Amino acid sequence: MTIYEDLQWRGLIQDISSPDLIDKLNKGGLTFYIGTDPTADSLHLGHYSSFLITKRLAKAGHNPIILVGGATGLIGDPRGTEERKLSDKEIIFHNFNCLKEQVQKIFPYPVVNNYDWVKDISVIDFLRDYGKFINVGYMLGKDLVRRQMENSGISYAEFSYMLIQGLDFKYLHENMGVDLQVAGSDQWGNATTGIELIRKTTGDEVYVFTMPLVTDSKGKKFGKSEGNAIWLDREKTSPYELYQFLFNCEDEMVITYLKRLTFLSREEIEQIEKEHLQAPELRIAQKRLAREIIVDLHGEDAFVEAEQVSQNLFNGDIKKLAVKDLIVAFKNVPHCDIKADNIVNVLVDSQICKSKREANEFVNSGAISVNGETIKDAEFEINKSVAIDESIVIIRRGKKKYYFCNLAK
Ligand code: 485
Repeated sequence: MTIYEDLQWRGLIQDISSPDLIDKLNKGGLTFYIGTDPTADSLHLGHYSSFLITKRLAKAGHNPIILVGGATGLIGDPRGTEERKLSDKEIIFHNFNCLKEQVQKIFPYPVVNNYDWVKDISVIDFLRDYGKFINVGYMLGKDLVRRQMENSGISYAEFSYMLIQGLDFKYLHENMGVDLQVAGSDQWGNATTGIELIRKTTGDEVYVFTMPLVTDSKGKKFGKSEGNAIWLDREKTSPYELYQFLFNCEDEMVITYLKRLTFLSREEIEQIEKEHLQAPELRIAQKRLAREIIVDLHGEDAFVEAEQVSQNLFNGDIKKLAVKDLIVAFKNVPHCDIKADNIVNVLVDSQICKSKREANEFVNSGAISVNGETIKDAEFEINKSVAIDESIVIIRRGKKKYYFCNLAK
C-alpha cells in the first residue's frame, strides 16, 4: 500500500490542490508544514488528530515543520460565525511558549514562529509585496469569509488573516524549502491563498492537502466532553479523564477513530474491528484506542495508572484513588456540603434521603456505602477520620446513585 492509499484508507484526505501531489507523496522527500495558532496554552485532541500527519509523512520519508502562529494568533482566523475577541499580546506569547514546549515533546520536528518574519513587515511592504497579488474577489470567494460576512460581519483584520497565512507559506517555501501545507478542511481557503501568492510571485507550484475534521456520529467536532475540550496537557485533562473519554466513545465511530488517531496498521485495525463487531460490549476497540493515544501522549505508566483507576472505581475501591482522580471521576454526580454527624443525619441534611425514616431504612437494608464500604450501623459517625484527605466523602445510595460530599472543616 502506498502512503497515499494509506492516507485515503484512514479517511485523511479531504481535498488535494493538484493530482500531481499523489506521486510526490508516494515518492518522499517533500518538506511540508502544518500550523496552529496559540489561542490557548495547550493543544487539544482535535489538534492531535491533525498533527499526527507529521509522524505519518515523516515515516514515508518527508520532512515536517510545525508552525505556531505568534503573529496570526494576534489577528484571529475567521471562524465563519462571529468575530473573535483580540487577546493580549502577553497571553499569546505565553501560549506560544506553552505550545512550543508541548509540541516538541509529542512531535520531534522543527517548530517555527511566524511572528519572527511577520513582525517587521511594514504596512507599505505588506500591501505591495502580498496585497497586490491577491484579488478581493478571490478573498470574498472563501467560504468562511462569506459565512462570517453573512453572520455577524467581518473586520478588516480577520479578512486579512489569509494573507498572513499565505505569506507564511511563501516565506517557508523560499527559506526552508517547503512545498506542501497540510491542514484540516476548514483551512482550505487560507492554505490555497499561499499557492496563489507563490505562483504569482515566483511561478513555483506548491501543494496543499486538507483532512476532514474528526467528528462524532452527529457531525459534532470530536474531542469535547460536555462542551469542554479534551486537552493534551495532563494538568488540564488527566490521563484518567482522557481514558474515560476514549473508553466511552461511540461504537459506530471507534473504528474511524482508530484509523485517524493511531498508527495501528490496516491488518491490526481490521482484526480489532472483527472482534469489536462480535462483542461491542467488551469495548475492545475503545480500550485499544485509549491505550494507543495515552501511551503516545503520556507514556505507558500513565496508561496503566488510568486503567487501574477505572478498575478501582468499577470495583468500588474508592479509597485507593487519589483525590484528583476522585474529583474527575465524580465530576458529574451531585455534590453536597456536609457536617460531621451520624450517617442518618448526614443523609437527611444532604437531601440524599427525604426523611430520617427513609435514611434508617436504607442503612438497615445495606443500601448505603461510604467511600466504598457498606454502612449498616445507623450510629456510624461521619467525620474527618472517615473522609478521604479529611474532606471528601463519597456516598452511594442503592447500586448506582453516587454523591460527592465535602465535609466542613
Ligand atoms: O501559516 C499558518 C498560520 C496559522 C495557521 C496555519 C498556518 C493556523 C490556522 N489558521 C488555524 O487556525 N488552525 C487551527 C488552530 O490553530 O486551532 C486548527 C485548524 C485545523 C487543523 C489544526 O489547526 O482549524 O483544521 O489544521 C492543526
